[in-house]
Amino acid sequence: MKNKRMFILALTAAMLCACTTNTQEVETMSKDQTEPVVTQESSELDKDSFASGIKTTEEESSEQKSEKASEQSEQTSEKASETESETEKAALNNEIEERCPSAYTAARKDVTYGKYTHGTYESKTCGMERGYSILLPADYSEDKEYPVLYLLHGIFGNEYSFSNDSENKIKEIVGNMAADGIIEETIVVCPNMYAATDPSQQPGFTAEACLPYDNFINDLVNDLMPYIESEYSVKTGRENTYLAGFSMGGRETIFITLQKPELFGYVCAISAAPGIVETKDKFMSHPGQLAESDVKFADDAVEPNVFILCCGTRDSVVGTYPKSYHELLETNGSDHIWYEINGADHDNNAIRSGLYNLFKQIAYDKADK
Ligand code: FER
Repeated sequence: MKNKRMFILALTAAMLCACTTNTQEVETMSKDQTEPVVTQESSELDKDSFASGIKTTEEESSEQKSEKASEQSEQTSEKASETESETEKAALNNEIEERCPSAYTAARKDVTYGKYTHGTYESKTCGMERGYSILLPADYSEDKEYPVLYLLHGIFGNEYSFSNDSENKIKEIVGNMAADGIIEETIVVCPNMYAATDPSQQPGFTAEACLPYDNFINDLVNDLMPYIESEYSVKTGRENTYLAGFSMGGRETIFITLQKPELFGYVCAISAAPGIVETKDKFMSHPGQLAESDVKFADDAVEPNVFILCCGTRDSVVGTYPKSYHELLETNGSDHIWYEINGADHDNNAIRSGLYNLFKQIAYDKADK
């Protein structure tokens, strides 16, 4: 963990330098702010946007595109002199990359990607049959065993939120990184995170309507995980069990990880929503799942090998709440990696980045062992 701490320090220093040259960012992250802020008002409640990220017709500004184009042309000329194995090795470092490289989001002709299917399991927690989507590797075989990523959607979402949105590029990122030998072939399970016991209950911006999200920890641990582990050919144990989530799913990812760190070795909370601690934002008053002093791992807890928190610098839905979780973890002495995705909103840029960096850190950490 020492190396990681140094890495976080270096990253923080680099980001502080970057902030001084970006007035917009200085405004959003003013040191005078005591409460996390949300920067923009969202005009209408577009429930789909919450579940799997705001759909921006142009996901990157033209400024970012031209920046990226010049970066890419530099990279192309660099790559021309590299062998293929050198390119692969280059990914095996522990540096965070703000954007998921296009080499991993692009569908390749020579790679066959996994497919999502849908299934159900008996949830004793909820007293009903519940659905999940599962992304199995293209050549999934009972003769092999695979690590599993549980991936949690945003508010108003369900088990189809990720599988119905081709722009998150989950299939491509997992498939390409496995094809390059960076990660093992990995199963992705997308549950329905609304663990209500009353089938007529609906999510919404009230404390009561959010309770089923906080109940998901019980459904996940007691019902879904045992079901997946009995039904599919998976490697079990924290080294092979990953957890990630976006927004409301990011909030529950942090909550679940702090409560059950023995179950998840590799974790990423993307653009985590408010409500872990008591607060009030433009949507609602949150009673808080934990006291601020409890936003940490218990003293005797086994901590995740990798615990990432990230968020776009232009997130118009959760603003600086993710940063406030990073600050609480830091104050309370719990190791994690925090980074910001310059220019990203509450959108797929953040989702792609978080998942890519999670897999990259998994690869680096496992190569170490
Ligand atoms: C809130 C702000 C954002 C909140 C939830 C969200 C429950 C979640 C957003 C998302 O999942 O996209 O105050 O309260």
